[in-house]
Amino acid sequence: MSAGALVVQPRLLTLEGGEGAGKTTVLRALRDALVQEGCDVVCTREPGGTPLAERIRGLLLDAGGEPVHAHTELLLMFAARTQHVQQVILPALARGAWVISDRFTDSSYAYQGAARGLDTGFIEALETTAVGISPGLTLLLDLGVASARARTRGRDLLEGGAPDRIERERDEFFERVREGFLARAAQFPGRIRVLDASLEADRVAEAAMAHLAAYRRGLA
Ligand code: T5A
Repeated sequence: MSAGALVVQPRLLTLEGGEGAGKTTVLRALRDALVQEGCDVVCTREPGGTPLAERIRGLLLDAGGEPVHAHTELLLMFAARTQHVQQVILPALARGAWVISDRFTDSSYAYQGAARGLDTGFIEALETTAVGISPGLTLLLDLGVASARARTRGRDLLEGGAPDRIERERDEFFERVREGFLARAAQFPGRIRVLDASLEADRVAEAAMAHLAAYRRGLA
């Protein structure tokens, strides 16, 4: 299967959405559903997923106060992603595992493309050259910016965390991120399914599992 110059990987599932949309929570539900059916499942995240890519994540989320140019941010995201794909995702897929990634390339289109204003053609060139694969199914957890802020603040209060470099961006930035994700969903309606992430966590997880079940029936 291919999507343009990208090879579609049917066992690669990705979760996307703005900050605090509930991706981590849904990822656990999908993993449990697949494990219960005896599947080999690898859960991973971006930026990160390998020791080197996790170090790049650290640089991206805490640049030590130095301003980060949008192109630097984009290229670091793709450096981490390339390493992640080569070291973790492709080997897992090759042995027949399912891979669930908390974020993947759609995040670069939404954050660096739609929100930072970088050229989509440049992102496509990086995707084609350095990544080469596309997920079979992407669940987009869509949530309003104010609700997302309330959730991340609540989590930070509970866990004693603080907003990272990107989370400190203004609401307008996250409005553009949200629009960017919805534009991707409109462009790829067969791959990207939009979930209402404002519902209770259990309901969102149920919807995600229903999408996964329908997707797997389609593969059979
Ligand atoms: N980035 C990433 C880019 O700019 N470009 C890229 O190419 C890539 C790959 C790190 C940052 O990098 C940027 C985007 C990010 O700014 P990240 O670690 O995924 O990416 O960062 P976040 O999206 O900020 O991760 P979060 O952990 O904050 O969000 P989640 O995983 O979506 O949310 P989750 O599940 O942790 O939930 C947040 C809180 O809400 C509660 C949870 O209990 C938790 O407290 N919650 C709900 N509450 C009520 N109802 C529900 N349905 C709930 N679901 C969860």
